[in-house]
Amino acid sequence: MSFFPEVSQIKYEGPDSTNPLAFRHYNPSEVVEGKTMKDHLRFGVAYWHTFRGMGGDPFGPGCAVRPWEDGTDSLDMALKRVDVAFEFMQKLGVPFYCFHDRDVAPEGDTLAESNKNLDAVVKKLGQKQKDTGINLLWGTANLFSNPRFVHGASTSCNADVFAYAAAQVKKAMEATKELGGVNYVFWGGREGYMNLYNTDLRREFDHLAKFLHLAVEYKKKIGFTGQFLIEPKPKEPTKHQYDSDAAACVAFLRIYGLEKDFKLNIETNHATLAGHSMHHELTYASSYGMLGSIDANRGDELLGWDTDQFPNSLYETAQVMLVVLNQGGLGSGGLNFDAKVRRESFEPIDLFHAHIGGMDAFAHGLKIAAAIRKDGVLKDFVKQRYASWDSGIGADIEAGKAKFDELEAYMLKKGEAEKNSSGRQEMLENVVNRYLR
Ligand code: XUL
Ligand code: CO
Repeated sequence: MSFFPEVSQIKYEGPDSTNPLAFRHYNPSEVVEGKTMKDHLRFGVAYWHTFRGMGGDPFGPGCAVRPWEDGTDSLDMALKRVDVAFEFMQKLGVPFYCFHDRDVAPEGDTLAESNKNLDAVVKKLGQKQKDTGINLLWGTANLFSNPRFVHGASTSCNADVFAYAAAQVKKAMEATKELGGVNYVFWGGREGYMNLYNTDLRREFDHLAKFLHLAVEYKKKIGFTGQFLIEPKPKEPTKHQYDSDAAACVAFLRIYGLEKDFKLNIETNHATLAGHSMHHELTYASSYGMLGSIDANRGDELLGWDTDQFPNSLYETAQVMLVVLNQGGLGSGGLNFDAKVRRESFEPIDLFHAHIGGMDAFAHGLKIAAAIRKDGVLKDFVKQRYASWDSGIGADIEAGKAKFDELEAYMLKKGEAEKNSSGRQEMLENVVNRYLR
């Protein structure tokens, strides 16, 4: 039985193709900088948006047409949905998927029942992974939807809620390990505050760190070898999320001695909500060896919330891939489409159009980034721009050989600093535009 009878395997047809159900740039076996596109991009489908999203918004319920849904959150429906998901992912040709525990299996009346439901679905997911060769990029736990998490999970004022969250992460980590997941994500959910009058901020940060230390301990105990990732986001659902941006996360991890056990999963729309570009967040994380994976999507310049749209800007995908290529790849990470179709795009086929567009935007961005790197103009320019640090007084400062006394003596003798040269921003922007085709 087919859930997407109108769609056959999506194929690469080249840049001139006008077939909306074909790739124009994503050619999985095409080699770029010595590696296939499939291995560079490591695309993943987000179970929550693509198989659970029904398009509801604060003004109306979901209106997505999903003929396979029976309107329940039953275990039977969850098992059937696995068939839907794997048919979709296979036809799309993605190597990975990602999920929260509660996306794939229904929450039961008790924790024990929820765990049993998860076991049943994980068994089927494992079988499907074996049949198709599609793997788990990362698993995670939903610690934000159930009303018990109203004040947060590990940062809740209620210690029992911390314990519940720990039990849930323990189980989700076991499920991820069982499915051969190569990463495990911690997105803060409701770890943040709405108002400081009722909040002990320091205590909540301490609890968050305690929780992550316990997770690291358990990871070692069960021999789970996937990479732990923290996903920064500045606001939504809370007014202030503790993992607000890449710099805040790196500082938090270092303060609490967690920096060796975690990397970051950077999401485009979270970067822009934080008032940064995706290019900035990636560059910051990568500079400190902390860029582990990417949630690929985009926001809307005129809207101030997490719209989670599919990526389509070649400027942005080229910048992302420049950072990724510059750091030699994402390792165990990948590009997970944490993105949803618009409420108005309610037919099943829209899920294909959305993912095809996102995959092509990144494949195209990869080719552009590789061409820019081959040209070398950006790298050479930056090298030249900092040349004063490669010898003389600059090299002495970097080597710790020049103190304030020496620097004063140096400048008194020299009289004036060397002339500055132009940053040439417009010229460099023109260079980048040359490759955007
Ligand atoms: C929420 C978000 C999450 C995480 C996983 O904005 O991005 O879906 O990616 O919990
Ligand atoms: Co995300």
